[in-house]
Amino acid sequence: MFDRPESGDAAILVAVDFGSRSISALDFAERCEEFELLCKSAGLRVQASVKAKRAKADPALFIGSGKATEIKEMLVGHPNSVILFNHALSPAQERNLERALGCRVIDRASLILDIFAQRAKSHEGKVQVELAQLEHLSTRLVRGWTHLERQRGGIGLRGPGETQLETDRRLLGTRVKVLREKLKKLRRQRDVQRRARSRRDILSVSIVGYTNTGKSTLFNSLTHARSYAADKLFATLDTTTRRMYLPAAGNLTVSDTVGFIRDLPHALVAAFRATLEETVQADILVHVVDASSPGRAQQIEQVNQVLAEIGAAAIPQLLVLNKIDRTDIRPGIDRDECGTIARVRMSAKTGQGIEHLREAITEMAASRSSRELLNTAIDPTVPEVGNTYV
Ligand SMILES: Nc1nc2c(ncn2[C@@H]2O[C@H](COP(=O)(O)OP(=O)(O)O)[C@@H](O)[C@H]2O)c(=O)[nH]1
Ligand SMILES: [Mg+2]
Repeated sequence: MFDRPESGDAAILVAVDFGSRSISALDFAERCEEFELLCKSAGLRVQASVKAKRAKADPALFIGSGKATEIKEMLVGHPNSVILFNHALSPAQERNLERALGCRVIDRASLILDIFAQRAKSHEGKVQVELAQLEHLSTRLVRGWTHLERQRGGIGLRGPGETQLETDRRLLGTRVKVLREKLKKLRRQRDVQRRARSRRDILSVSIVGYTNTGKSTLFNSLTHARSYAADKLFATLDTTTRRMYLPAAGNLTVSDTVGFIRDLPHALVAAFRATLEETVQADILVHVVDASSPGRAQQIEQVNQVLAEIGAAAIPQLLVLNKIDRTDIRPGIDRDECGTIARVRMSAKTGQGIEHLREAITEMAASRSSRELLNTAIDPTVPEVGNTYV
C-alpha cells in the first residue's frame, strides 16, 4: 500500500513497555536506545519516539486508540513519515495501523530484514536475505488468505481476490525453491573450501558476539585487515576469513561474523544458517562483549542462545571484555579456579590488552593440540577397558 522507507525518511518510533517482571525500566530504556540505533543504521531520520505502557497488546492496533490518535496528530505536516514498532506485529495489526494512521507501518522483523537487504554484498548474502524476506512475506500471505477465507464463508467459494492470492503464493513458492537450490549449491562450494582448510589442519577461530560490540574492529587489529567497522548495527553481514600467524601457535584462520541481536527474525536465522555454520566449524570462538554496555549480561545470553540453536554450544569459548577504554576496567586475563583462561579484558580500538588476547588464543591452541595428541596416542585397535590410561 505504501512505499518502502528510504534513506533520510523521517521516522516515528513506537515502543510499548509491557511492564513484565523480567524487563526492568532500565532494560526498557536500553531496548529503546538500541531500537533507535537500529533505525539509524537503516538510514532513517528519527523524528520522535513514542512510548506506551500496556498490560498486553491490543489485538487490532497493538497500541491503544488514544496512542494511535496521538501519533496521528504528530503526523500532521509530515505526510511521508514512517512508523516503526519495536515489536512483532501481526499482518492484521500492520494493516489496521496503516489504515488508521495513513502511513507506512513497519515492525521490528521487517526493519531488520530491510537492513540486511541494504547490507548484503556477496552473492550468497543476497540470496540469503531474499529468501528470508520471501519467507517472512509468505507467512503474511498465508494469514491474509485464511482471513479472506473466513470472510467469504468458507471453502469452495473462490473470489478473484483469492485466486490472486493463490497465484502469489505459488510464484512465491517457486522463487523460494529456486533460492533454496542456489543456496545449497553455494553451500557445497563453501564446504569444499572448508574441507581444504581443515585438511591443512589449520586452527580456526571465529569472532562472535552481539551486534556493535567491536568484532570487526578486533578482527582488524588482530589480523591487520580492513574489515568494515562502524557504529551501526549489522555493518558486517558476510563472513570474512583471514590467515594470521602466532609465533607459539603457528598459522590459524580468523573469521569475522555477523552479529546477533535479540528477537532476530527466525526466517533470517534460518537463511543465514550456512554463514553461521562457518561459526559451528570453528575450533575456538572468541565471544566479544561490550564492557561499557549495561545490558552486556543479557547480550551474552542472547548470543549463547543463538549459538546453541546453530549447534555451536560445545565449542571452547573465550570471552573478550572489549571497549574497556570506556570503563575503568584494566587490561588483563581472568582465569577460573583451575587456572584456565576465562576472560580477556581489552580494547580493540586503542589496542590495550590485545597481547593478552594473542596469549589466550595461543594457550587455547596449545591445549587443543595436546588433546589431539592424546587422542591419536590411543591405539583404537586395542579394546578399551575402563579408563586405564591417565
Ligand atoms: N571505545 C571503543 N569503541 C570501540 C571499541 N571497539 C569497537 N569500538 C567501536 O564500536 C563500534 C562498532 O564496532 P564494530 O567493530 O563495527 O562492531 P561489530 O558490529 O561487533 O563488528 C564502532 O564505532 C567502533 O569504533 C573499543 O575497544 N573501544
Ligand atoms: Mg562487524
